[in-house]
Amino acid sequence: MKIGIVCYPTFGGSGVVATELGKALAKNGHKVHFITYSQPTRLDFFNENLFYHEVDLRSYPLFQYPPYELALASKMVDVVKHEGLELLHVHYAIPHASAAYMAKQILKETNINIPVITTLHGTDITLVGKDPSYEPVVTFSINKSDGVTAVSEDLRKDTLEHFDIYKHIEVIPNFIDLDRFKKQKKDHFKTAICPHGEKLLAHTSNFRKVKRVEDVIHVFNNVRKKIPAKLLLVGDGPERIKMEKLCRELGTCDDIRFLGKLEAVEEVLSVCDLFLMPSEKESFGLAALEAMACEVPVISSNAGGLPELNIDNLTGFTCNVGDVKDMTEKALFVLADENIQRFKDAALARAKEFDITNILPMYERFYQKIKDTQEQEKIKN
Ligand code: GMT
Repeated sequence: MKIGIVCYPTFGGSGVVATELGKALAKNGHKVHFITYSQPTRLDFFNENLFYHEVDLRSYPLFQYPPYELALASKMVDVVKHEGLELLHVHYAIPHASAAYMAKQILKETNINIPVITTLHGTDITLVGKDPSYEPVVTFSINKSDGVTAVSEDLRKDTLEHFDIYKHIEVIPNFIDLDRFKKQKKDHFKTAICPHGEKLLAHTSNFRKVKRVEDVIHVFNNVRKKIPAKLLLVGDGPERIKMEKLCRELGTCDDIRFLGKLEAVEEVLSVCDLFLMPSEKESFGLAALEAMACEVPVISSNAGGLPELNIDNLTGFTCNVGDVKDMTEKALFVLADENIQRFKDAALARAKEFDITNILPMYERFYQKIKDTQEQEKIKN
């Protein structure tokens, strides 16, 4: 199938999922055309079935805000026409679903009927989408998509609860490439960071408020009062400076390393003992899945779709949002020598259920179903 994928190309869960999906589809023989405003971060290898089209965003002195959505819609029209795409799959509703709707209507004028699938990733619904400044457009463009998927059952429910949606929403969870995300032998790295055999905790995120990185630091601070431990913070974002200040106030700077944005996060995860994800909202928690694939148990909040991934008292624990005390107790329990191995084994076993080889066919079947429905409608009319 010739598929167009639209996503945010930067670091971030939805862009990662879209890019990895495109790469896997290309390996399976589909022709995949990425339409984005810059080269997706993980689109880092050559495959004869992969193509990249950059959205041509022209500015003009009159525009205080260059109209990205229009440039994107125009690019979609161009690529669908000239590459003969059979389906458009847009990731993150805002503004990709409404831009795709516009492209679809333009293409209809030339008798091209392109099916559009929208994947809801999380904050496009739970934070930004609910805002009155976007809600009517989000509702409309979800209803006008030919197919809609959500990355967890919780996100599906949340969407139906807060938006007036009459469209079926298919749940297709995030996935992981276990050939890349697996425990690697990086003992030298562990020894360098934890020279005295300290336990190593980690958190990776885009350091937005919703991630509650301050809870990570407080949990870690409590843990290190009981057992020798170190913390690695991977990623960058608006909250990072505040978090550095918090470390200074707590006097934890010597035990915490801010590593910034890392490409090979799996190398860091390979030497970690526990992953912390105390998010206020989290539709799935791809970063936690990446940790689990590297045999790292997870202490997370019970927000959103996290309990669908992190099974309480098996792969780690889920706690109420903001309950630092409970998170600390559970972290110490998991890290205890007599417990840690069973949690590590369970984390890996659970991650295997989300292997790309299990999830890719779900997308392929969904694409075919949407295409077939469209064909049948064409015959009827
Ligand atoms: O986590 C983020 O803030 C980034 C965001 C995105 O869209 O790039 O991630 C969302 O999509 C991921 C992939 O589907 C999910 O694994 C994350 O849980 C989700 N983030 C939130 O819901 C906060």
